Amino acid sequence: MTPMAGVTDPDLLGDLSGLLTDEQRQFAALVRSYLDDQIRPHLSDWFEAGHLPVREIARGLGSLGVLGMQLSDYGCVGADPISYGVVCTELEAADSGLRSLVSVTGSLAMFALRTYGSQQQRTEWLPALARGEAVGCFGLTEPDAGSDPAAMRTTAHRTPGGDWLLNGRKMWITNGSVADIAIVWARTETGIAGFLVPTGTPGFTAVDIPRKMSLRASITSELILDGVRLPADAVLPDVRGLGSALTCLNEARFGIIFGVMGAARDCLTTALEYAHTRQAFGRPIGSFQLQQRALVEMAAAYTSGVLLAHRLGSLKARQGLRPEQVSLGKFANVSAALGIARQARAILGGSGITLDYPIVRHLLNLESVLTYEGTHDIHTLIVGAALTGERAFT
Ligand code: TGC
Ligand code: FAD
Repeated sequence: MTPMAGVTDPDLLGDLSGLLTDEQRQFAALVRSYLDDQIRPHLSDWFEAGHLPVREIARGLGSLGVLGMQLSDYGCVGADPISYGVVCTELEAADSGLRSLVSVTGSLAMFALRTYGSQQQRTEWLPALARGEAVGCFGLTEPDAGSDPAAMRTTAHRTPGGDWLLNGRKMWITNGSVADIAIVWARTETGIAGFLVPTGTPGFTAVDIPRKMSLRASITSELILDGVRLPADAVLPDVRGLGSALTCLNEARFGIIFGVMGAARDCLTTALEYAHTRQAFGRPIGSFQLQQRALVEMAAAYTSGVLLAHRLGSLKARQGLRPEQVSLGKFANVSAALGIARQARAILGGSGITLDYPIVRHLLNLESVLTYEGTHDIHTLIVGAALTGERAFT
């Protein structure tokens, strides 16, 4: 076999594309081509402006069939977990905000409706969400209850007439101010329940969170629920307490395990290209041992991360994943992607801090990814409890 010499595609080292079936490869190519044509040229401007045309992009992604793509009815394509994973990889190779849009729509809002919603709720909303003609959001976190959602204060009270009255606040909600529906988790007299809240309902307000320095090409909002009156059938009938909300998180966390390897791939590709061309002391910087060590560390972490994602994807397809397996993947791969982004940033020297290259954007985005969908600490505690049998949360 001929040895490699001077590549810029980090997948070549581990022959990672060989892991994919034809169908998985087609999904990746479809999304990559849409992103190259319509999205990638605008990303650094959107990031700088703190803007994302969510509705337009949702329609574009809906036409590709990637919204709720693991669901197999209500207009969804019924793809396997690794196909979903590689789509997340391609999206996050462009920007974590795009993968977030797809995570929140498909893995959180649509998954919650499909798993816990009534027939009427599913029929009314799932096909429109799958086409990207409607946008959803998922409100679990509150200003005083993030890592510990069991401490939520949002309440839902039954009125004598049978309606529900919702009061409270939800914080850091992706897509909040553009969504048509919010899946809102609230405390009732009998435990935590989920509600389908049309965002036009009186008493519902969404206010964007300003001055974010991460995920700037993504909308993040606070939801205010001030006496939101909903009919009796707004409740998701099959929810059984907080565990139902946490089950949705497993789906979105799975997408992140693949997604962050896309951001890592883009950083590594950019650093490799730069190392080939940038000269210092009369030589390409890629010819220096120290830069080679950094590139090798990045390539090793990237290859391991992709292999872990695929292992978890195969398990999910065959037998389903246990929550601690999902946590292991998020713990390992987000951390690996952040490390790769930091090393890539350094390889570009001063150029690494500008939006002329994608690296600093990925680096800043990954700081949010480390925190949302369960912080790095929370996933440490989940895996720690699985390994030792001892819970160290309190
Ligand atoms: P705990 O007593 O451990 O569990 C309560 C019930 O839930 C069950 N459970 C799970 N079920 C399915 N999947 C999981 N991952 C589960 N984790 C727990 C558990 O078995 C129990 O069931 P039952 O029948 O015995 O009642 O609950 P706890 O209150 O001690 O909390 C545990 C903890 C800290 C691990 C959990 O609350 C947690 O994961 N906290 C992190 C919160 C989080 O991740 N929030 C994310 C919000 S959404 C978001 O960030 C979207 S970002 C946008 C994007 O994705 O792009
Ligand atoms: P806290 O829970 O206050 O944690 C603060 C620090 O304390 C962290 O370092 C944490 O790890 C640590 N900590 C907490 N508990 C422990 C413990 N037991 N042991 C050790 N350390 C601990 N939420 C949604 O519901 N829907 C969304 O769409 C959504 N989108 C988001 C988008 C963005 C850009 C961001 C940044 C967040 C989003 N979130 C969303 C919220 C996200 O899930 C929370 O930020 C996250 O769960 C952490 O909660 P917190 O910010 O309140 O931090």
